[in-house]
Amino acid sequence: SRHARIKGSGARHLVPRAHRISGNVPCTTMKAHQNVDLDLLFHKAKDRKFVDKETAEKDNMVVNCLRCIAMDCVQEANSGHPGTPMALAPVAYALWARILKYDPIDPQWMNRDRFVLSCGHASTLIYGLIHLAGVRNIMPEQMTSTDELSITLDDLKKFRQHESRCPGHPEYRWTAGVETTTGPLGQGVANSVGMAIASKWYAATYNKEGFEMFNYNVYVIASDGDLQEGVSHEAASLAGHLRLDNLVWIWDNNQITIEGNTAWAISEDVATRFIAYGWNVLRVGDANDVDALTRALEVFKREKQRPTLIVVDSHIAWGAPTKQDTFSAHGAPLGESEVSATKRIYGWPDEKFLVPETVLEHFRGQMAARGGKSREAWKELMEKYRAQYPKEAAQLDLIKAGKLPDDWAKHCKEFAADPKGMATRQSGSICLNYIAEGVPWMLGGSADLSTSCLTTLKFPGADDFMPPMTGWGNYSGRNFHFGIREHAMGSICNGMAVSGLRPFCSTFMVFSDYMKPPVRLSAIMEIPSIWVYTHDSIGVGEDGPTHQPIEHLAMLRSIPGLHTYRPCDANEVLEMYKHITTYKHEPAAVVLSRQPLVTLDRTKYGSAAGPL
Ligand SMILES: Cc1ncc(C[n+]2csc(CCOP(=O)(O)OP(=O)(O)O)c2C)c(N)n1
Repeated sequence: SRHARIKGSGARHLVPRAHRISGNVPCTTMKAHQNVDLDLLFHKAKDRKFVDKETAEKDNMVVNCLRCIAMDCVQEANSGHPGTPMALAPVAYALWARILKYDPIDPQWMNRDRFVLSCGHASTLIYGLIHLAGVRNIMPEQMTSTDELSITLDDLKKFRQHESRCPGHPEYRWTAGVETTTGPLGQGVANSVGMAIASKWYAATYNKEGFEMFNYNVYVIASDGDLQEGVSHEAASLAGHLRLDNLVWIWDNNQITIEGNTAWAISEDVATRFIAYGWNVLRVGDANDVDALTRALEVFKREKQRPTLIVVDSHIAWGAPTKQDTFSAHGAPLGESEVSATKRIYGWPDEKFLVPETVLEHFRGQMAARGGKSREAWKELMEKYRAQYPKEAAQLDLIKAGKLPDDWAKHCKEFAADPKGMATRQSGSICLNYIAEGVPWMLGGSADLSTSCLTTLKFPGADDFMPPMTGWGNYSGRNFHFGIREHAMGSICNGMAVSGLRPFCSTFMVFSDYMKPPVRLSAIMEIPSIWVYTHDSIGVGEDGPTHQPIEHLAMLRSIPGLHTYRPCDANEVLEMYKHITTYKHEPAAVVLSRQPLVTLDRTKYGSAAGPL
């Protein structure tokens, strides 16, 4: 079985079930286990927060409420994915109620922990969480929170309807509390690597002695599909390499996908694969064990130097009498009678969209209380920080507001007319450096082609982004080495963009194909990622047809919301970069040549800014 296979991997991080303490073990049971060190067990128990029966019942009520919301939403919409939210409700509850540092009153707080539901089809789970937590709506332009709820009970009833706050898959900039758009499997997990990078970058750049302004973690729920997608392999490999210990992926190991059992399509030992990536791997053998999940998440928080994968064994549509563990529970309503029967099994009244006051109190009493306290403390610290580090505090204000420094374009210089000219990748390099020097949070890199695409930032202080212990750079570096992982590079940049940074990344234009999903998503999410594609067109003749981007320009131009630029000379490159730097919600594709292009004499021709 899969269980035996993972245990048999020889991974020392995996704790077999029998060796774990679960629940409140009565003394008599402890004595029965003669092979257990009772003293050790006793001392461990000292640190445990024993949950009283009343609290356990309330925990269970919140979990069941989340499950019933999922069933009701899908039943009401007559479409959707009920099974996974039902199974993962306890996982989400453990995370949101007990661990996540998040104040629902201010979903824009810069040091909040990030939560990503990478399997976006399970969207009713995050909608239920946002509703129960009382996450406030935000004004998208002002980026300030309002008094109204992000998701009301009425919104839940309109799941999957046109203009609903609860669309089929969670959408960034549409529903407050959704940190990134998910649905195309693999994107959310890869975005989360960009978010974890951003957390490290903020900490390394802005934390000062006595001022730990940034230390947020990134929590992700990932499905089998997420971990099968190639982009997650690229992203996990890089996350391990970069030692992003602030990142945890919780893998819903339910062994079910759309066509049936995962055994039909995959047989590798996923846990061992992640150990090879340099991750710490933990296991929780029962998705309903809220205490074990909490402990695993606590272990993650103590981990230094490695990202964490928590393998959670779950049962899709848990509790549904005829649908549990079946792939039919993945993507179709359970049916009225199955929903009623499941509610009876949960001990829940057969009422639609029932959210008892106790559930709200119990959930908010934990998450909002903890998050509110953290945010208040952070606000106070920020005021002291502002007094001592006004320049840095002002930069953080700009980042939060999506604005630029007043003098961001001060390094820009026009190019003199030149009949010999230069390749636009060369002028692009100069202009990118002009701009990035003026915008300290503009950063990026290449999929191993920075020496050809010429996107390295060269001004003083623009170091390499590397774990400090390598001695090759640090986490405040602004040059990224994504390796030959174009797809993940794009998704990681999107994760950095939703974190307030201004990322760019580069490769040959012909390989823009490898990045289509994140480029498209940057347009859907309305985030200002910058995609630099050099070696445009048949100018790369000698490399042959594999390297000639022929249909690629049309592909880029066909993406709604993506602004594609193909400047004709150095001054158009400059004007283009100045223009796209002001974007707040538009991604841009920058198409540049390998071969020299004449720098036009602007006294004879129109202004380079003319077409903009
Ligand atoms: C890139 C991509 N390919 C295909 C799909 C269609 N799809 C949605 S869910 C799913 C697989 C479901 O299996 P799993 O990821 O294990 O989710 P679960 O059944 O546990 O909810 C697929 C193939 C998708 N959303 N994204």
